[in-house]
Amino acid sequence: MSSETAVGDFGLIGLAVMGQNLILNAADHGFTVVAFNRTVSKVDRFLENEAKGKSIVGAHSIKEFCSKLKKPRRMMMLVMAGKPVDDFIELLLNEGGIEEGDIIIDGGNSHYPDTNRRTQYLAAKGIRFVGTGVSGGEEGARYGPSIMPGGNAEAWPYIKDVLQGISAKSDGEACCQWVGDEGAGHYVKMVHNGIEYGDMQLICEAYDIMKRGLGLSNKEMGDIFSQWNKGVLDSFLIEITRDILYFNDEDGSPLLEKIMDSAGQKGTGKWTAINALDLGMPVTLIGESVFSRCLSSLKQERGRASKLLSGPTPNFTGDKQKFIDDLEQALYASKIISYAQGFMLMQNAAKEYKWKLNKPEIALMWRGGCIIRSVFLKDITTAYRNNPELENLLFDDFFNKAIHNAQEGWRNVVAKGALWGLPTPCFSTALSFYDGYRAENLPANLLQAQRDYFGAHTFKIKPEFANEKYPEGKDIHVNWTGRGGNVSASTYNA
Ligand code: 2AM
Repeated sequence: MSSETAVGDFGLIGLAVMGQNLILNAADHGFTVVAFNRTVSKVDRFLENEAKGKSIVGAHSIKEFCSKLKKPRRMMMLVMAGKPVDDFIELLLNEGGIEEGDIIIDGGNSHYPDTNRRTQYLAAKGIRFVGTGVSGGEEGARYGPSIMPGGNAEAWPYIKDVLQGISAKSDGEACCQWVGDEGAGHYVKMVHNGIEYGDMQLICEAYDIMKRGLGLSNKEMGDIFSQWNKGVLDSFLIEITRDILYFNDEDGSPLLEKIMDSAGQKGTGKWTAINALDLGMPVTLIGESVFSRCLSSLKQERGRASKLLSGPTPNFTGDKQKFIDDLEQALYASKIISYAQGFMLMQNAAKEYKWKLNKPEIALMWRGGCIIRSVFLKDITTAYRNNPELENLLFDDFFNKAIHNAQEGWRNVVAKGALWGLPTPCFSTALSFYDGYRAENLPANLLQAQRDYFGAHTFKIKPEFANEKYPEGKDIHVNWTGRGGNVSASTYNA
């Protein structure tokens, strides 16, 4: 193919909503984009409509797609996660004629182990593979999403201009930075989605307390969210919640109250929770947010349970505004815990998978463009920029102060929720985590004793009680009943 036909700076496969919008975004930033889709008729339809008059050219085969790209080719796929990604990789290798040094970016919602595998597989062929999270929905894709790329680091200098060009900006900084090796980009996107699950559930709990606990109208609640959006909670999700609460159906009543209270999910929150269990990290808030969706989806069964299982009726007395302020603090404190847990998970994953994750950059990427974008993430960026080795977000001065200030209101809300019979799974688990994390002594001594009693699983002695009988650091088994043997089980941790 002659070099005249290789006009494309960037190629994109997959003309669904995200793909089309990213192409338009890249064209707006001065790149000539080559578009391809499995169902080729969509290419022509796109060229005749949205892409008309822009620096976008179509391809009707994978071969044409590759031939129209300048070398090293920079190609992005936005197709359904799973087998379609592998299929396109094989097509590019076998029919497209891609060459050593070319770059394939998977911008879909792939699970990070797949991205690990693909990075290695393609590196062996001299092809640089990148898996990137893209967040921000349709609007984000069109005008600036948060982009979280990871994979073969050799690719980064070649794709930085395009990805940072089309990404969101926060205070002039691109919400797109190199995340780390192999599946690190998709991993961070997965955790982002898990945190998004948590943020959404926390807002839902606040709404439930205001509605059923305080008896507020949707307009009143909209006003409160509007107010909150000017303070520490200022964020995209608080903003859209305000709009949803204000939104009336044609009959003048709030549409929200007509929507079935049964939540769906696509799996990224669940992946985060499963990974947290695998790594043994107490990411309790995301876990509860996934389970809350599961519980909500038992709609029919809950209907029957509501007739059989009784509980208290909320009866609010006292200063309403004060309680609403407490609620704001409960939301804020729980959110701090959720992000602290999310960063604990990423920190541990980096160790486990031997990735070099850049925490300040991750917070920066989430500051703009994505669903969890917020003012709060600026404070997290600052915390990690001040100290990239920060052991825990709660050890940062700013967040340490914030959580102490919020504590009284937060405890009041959790207590009232329990007394009123209103579920607050995420507010409560956040508080339990906080109280557990700050406890020098937990009742796990009893747990270890129980394990040793029934299963000879052994325990270790506290150093201050070590002696000849109970040596420090040794696995000790005690014959608790005088009947069992003295043989201990071999120790291992799941
Ligand atoms: P399509 O338009 O031909 O269906 C989002 O669904 C994107 O992924 C679309 O571009 C879609 O192509 C593509 N896609 C879905 N399943 C696919 C598959 N099995 N093989 C290739 N592309 C697929």
